[in-house]
Amino acid sequence: MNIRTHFFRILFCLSFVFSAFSQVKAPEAYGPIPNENQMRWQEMEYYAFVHLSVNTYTDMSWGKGDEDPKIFNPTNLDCRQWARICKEAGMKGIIITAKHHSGFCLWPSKYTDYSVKNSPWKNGKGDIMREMADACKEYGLKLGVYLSPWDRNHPDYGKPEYITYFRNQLTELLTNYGEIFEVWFDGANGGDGYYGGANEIRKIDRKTYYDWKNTYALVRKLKPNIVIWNDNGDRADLRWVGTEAGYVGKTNWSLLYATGDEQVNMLRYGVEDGNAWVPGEVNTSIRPEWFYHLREDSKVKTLSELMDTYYNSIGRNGTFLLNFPIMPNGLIHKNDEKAALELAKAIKEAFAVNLAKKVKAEASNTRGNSAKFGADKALDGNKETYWATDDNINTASLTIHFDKPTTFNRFLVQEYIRLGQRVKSFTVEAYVKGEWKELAKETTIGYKRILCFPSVEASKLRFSITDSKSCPLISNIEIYNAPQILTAPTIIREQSGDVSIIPADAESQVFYTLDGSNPTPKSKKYVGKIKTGNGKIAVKAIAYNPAIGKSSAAVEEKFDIARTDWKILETNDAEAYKMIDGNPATIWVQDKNKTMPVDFVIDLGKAEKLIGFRYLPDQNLKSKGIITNYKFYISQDNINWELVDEGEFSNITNNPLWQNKTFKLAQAQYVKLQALKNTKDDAVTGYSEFEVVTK
Ligand code: FUL
Repeated sequence: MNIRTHFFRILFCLSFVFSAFSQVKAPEAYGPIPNENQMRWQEMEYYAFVHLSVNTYTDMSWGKGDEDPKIFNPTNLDCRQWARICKEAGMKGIIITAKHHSGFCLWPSKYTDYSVKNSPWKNGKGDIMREMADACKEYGLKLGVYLSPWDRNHPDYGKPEYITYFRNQLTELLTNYGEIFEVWFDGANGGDGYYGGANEIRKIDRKTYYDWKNTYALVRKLKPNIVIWNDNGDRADLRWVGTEAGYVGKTNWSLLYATGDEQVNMLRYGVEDGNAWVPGEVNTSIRPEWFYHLREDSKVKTLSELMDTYYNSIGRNGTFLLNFPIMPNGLIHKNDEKAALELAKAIKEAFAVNLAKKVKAEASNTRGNSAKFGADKALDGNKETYWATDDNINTASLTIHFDKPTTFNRFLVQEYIRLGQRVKSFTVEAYVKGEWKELAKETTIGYKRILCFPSVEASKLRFSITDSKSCPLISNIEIYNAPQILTAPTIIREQSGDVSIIPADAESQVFYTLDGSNPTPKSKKYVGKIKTGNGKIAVKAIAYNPAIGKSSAAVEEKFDIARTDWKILETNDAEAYKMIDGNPATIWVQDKNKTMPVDFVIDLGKAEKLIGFRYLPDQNLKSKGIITNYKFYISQDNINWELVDEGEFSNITNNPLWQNKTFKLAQAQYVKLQALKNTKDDAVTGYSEFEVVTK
């Protein structure tokens, strides 16, 4: 070929490429789309919460609003420690509880005395918001604020005047501390509070009382780049996912209806035909509770739990908001730091080598046959380019050809959500020994979806969109072979006092200790129920997989006296014993012809030195009879009763955890838990487990 022909050929090709680029129309947006603030927020993916308030010093989940500010003294407070940990953990920002339900302000608000300025910390001259803002700046993190609308301290709460107070505080927070990426308006409201000494119940209409429309306008005026989180019945930029347990639905549309009440299912799965872009944020704590409790130092979530939360949030089109409870001394506990850093390391290892980089790929359909929308655009690592099909196409597939048989167990895929969330269902298949094998059959994708499946060796992978609202736009695909992380076993103690340890998978063996030492594969091997007698015990266990030579993190359960000789009185219902069978999955519900208060009485078999009790509510999604307010009585003879404790199980609706209550030492053989109120305002009372705490 002479130079001339060569030249014309190049020109021809170029003009073809040029025309392909210029003529093929880019797809149009379909349905609601994210705004720039939501987009920026979504791309942050992972960020922290920190919880600190007066109730950090009273071992309570919620402050009542009557706590003396003098108890607030985080002598070693170091926001730089928090920021360093979050940074090293791979997080992009920190949301601080500037004011929790107690009403106590972590900044010296000029609108109340109930703040750090009346605490001994820094002689009342300190400002935690300022220190947090400075630390975030230093570590390159974004700052967010949690401002509780419910204020159990303020005398005006419930009246119109409070809204002015609330907005004044919001203005202080959004004016004096630099850029704020997110504001969190917690919807919790238990009703009762101190309210400047009134000590009464103040219920508000969560939809109208706060006049969100004008509050939002104020927020947006002060901080145009912010995203608003709100579960107070008014649509904001982001949504709660209906649980604090650390997951959103596998199906997860970033859409809701713009108006109307949302059911828990809508929060969990989004709404396919929603007309507003309201993506989900998965908020959960690194320990069971949001605030620090000494007893939870051994309850920090294990690596496998945290990794699951990562996959069940970021891997399901959500963001991951992980909370650190701050200790009374003002620091994050070393166990929490260790857990967060281990998670960061595990994430790095899981996503170290992208096996879909530089592989060949072909698509069943490419928009206008244009290179601009080719399959390789889903593999180029550029989030602004994407593989697209022609309009009106709602099924399509993309096949990846590996250079050589490749082993993998993770599939990551992202839609180009700037033009809307479209994919309704898809499959992933592997070409193994000459045949296609289905690895996954799923629904939505959204901003990011990560699928986990057992390792498979294949020469090809086929990603097929089986239904889409409009032509699918796939901006990214990655494939990984993540190292296995073993799940820790579950430890339970039955009524007989016997301990069972249940591994999460059949291949794992279990090793345990009863002396507080850390178990290793050289410890005692679990071969069946362990007889432990009637006393208190602490069991630590690991799962170990001999095939890969790996152990899980150790779990520890501390059990009080065995419930062997306990009798549940005043009922003939055999189901009642489910609340002392050690199995959290079984419940006893009292709902027949009852009116509140509803109680149960237990004969402990002999007099015990009691200092507290523990109550685990029903763990099911549609749980019945979760008690919120209680009285606890003890008796020597089942005739004369002494009231030893009363109060609330705060936050039990959103986070149905073990409730731990303590009281002054007292000896008794009979105990009575009396329910005064439940989450549904009816007379149903349910119990998953009940224990006493002895000295
Ligand atoms: C809940 C609150 O009641 C908890 O105390 C915690 O702050 C959590 C993040 O939100 O609704």
